[in-house]
Amino acid sequence: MHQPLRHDWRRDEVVALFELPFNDLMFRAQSLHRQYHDANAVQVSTLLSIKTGACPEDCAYCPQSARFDTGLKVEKLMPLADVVTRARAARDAGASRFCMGAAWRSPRDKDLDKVAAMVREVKALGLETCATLGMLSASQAQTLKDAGLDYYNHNLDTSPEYYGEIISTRCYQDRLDTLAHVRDVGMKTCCGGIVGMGESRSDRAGLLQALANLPAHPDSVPINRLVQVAGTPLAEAAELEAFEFVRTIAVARIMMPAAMVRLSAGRETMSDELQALCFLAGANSIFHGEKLLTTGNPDTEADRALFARLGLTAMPGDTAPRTVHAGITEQEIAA
Ligand code: SAM
Ligand code: DTB
Ligand code: SF4
Repeated sequence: MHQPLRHDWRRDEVVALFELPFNDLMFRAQSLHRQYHDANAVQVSTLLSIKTGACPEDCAYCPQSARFDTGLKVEKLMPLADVVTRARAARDAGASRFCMGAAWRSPRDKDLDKVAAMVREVKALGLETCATLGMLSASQAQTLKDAGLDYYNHNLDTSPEYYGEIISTRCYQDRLDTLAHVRDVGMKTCCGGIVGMGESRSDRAGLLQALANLPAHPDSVPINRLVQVAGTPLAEAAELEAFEFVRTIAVARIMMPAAMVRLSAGRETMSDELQALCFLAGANSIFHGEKLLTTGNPDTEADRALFARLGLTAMPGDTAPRTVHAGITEQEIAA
């Protein structure tokens, strides 16, 4: 029988999980992981930047902000046919989920209609769909839901206290409001953050605390390790110690046991052994394909070889309604 999902985590409890002996932490995370998920299946997603660069926001990690000179080539919203071609190629290369990202603060309605058309076509290919387009109003969330979008990605990025060090052009509450609009229309939330931005362990705990204490756990939790991009204020940030990254994944898995935990940005500089530890800690999704949005990702052949070496299989996409986690509704888990 599953324990009820908790939404009342205190910071000291989360920090205590981080402080467990590594083997104890891994055992707890892996034990819970097996109650909710197939321990040898990893979901394979592909990202596509459908509108690149020239973003008015000042997120200190981001190569797409217009405020930093990162040498990025700015690109307008991609034509529908090109998106469909890329989605079909991703599916043929083994992806079951396709995530479209746009460097917007928030979409204009006329652009949102174009994205809605993309969602319809990508879904028709049999792919699970996700989009990340910035802040949404309630009616924009409804437009995406009506188009059949499965998940909306909008990250909290870091703890409430550290947030102001990273972004000044929108506040934490703006992010919470967008997430509420997404939940209210019945779409699944994909919400996580970035570690390795110079934050403390308490901030990493604070990010996970904020995520788990949302009115509903995110259905999907991307954990990104900062990709240090030249020209951004965080270009010289010290790389997060590898075991601390694994601990972050494990604590996310323990606090949000039913969620998909996605090993997201930062894999290009991770060894196979580190990635294997992340899977053991409860990560069960990766981004596959030579690029994330604008930065690099491991070679597709390297991923294939890693899956073979670890005996991992690719999991199908999840297009079930939002309250269902591995066949169990939150209500059933709580009962
Ligand atoms: N503009 C929209 C927004 O910010 O909501 C959507 C696109 S934005 C690039 C999506 C997410 O990518 C960000 O929330 C951030 O967590 C992640 N990201 C961006 N740059 C990154 C980097 N250098 N390293 C790791 N993650 C990054
Ligand atoms: C998320 O949390 N990570 C992905 C996805 N959501 C959109 C994006 C990572 C972007 C890394 C930097 C880049 O490639 O531009
Ligand atoms: Fe813009 Fe999103 Fe990058 Fe922030 S993370 S600068 S909002 S593209």
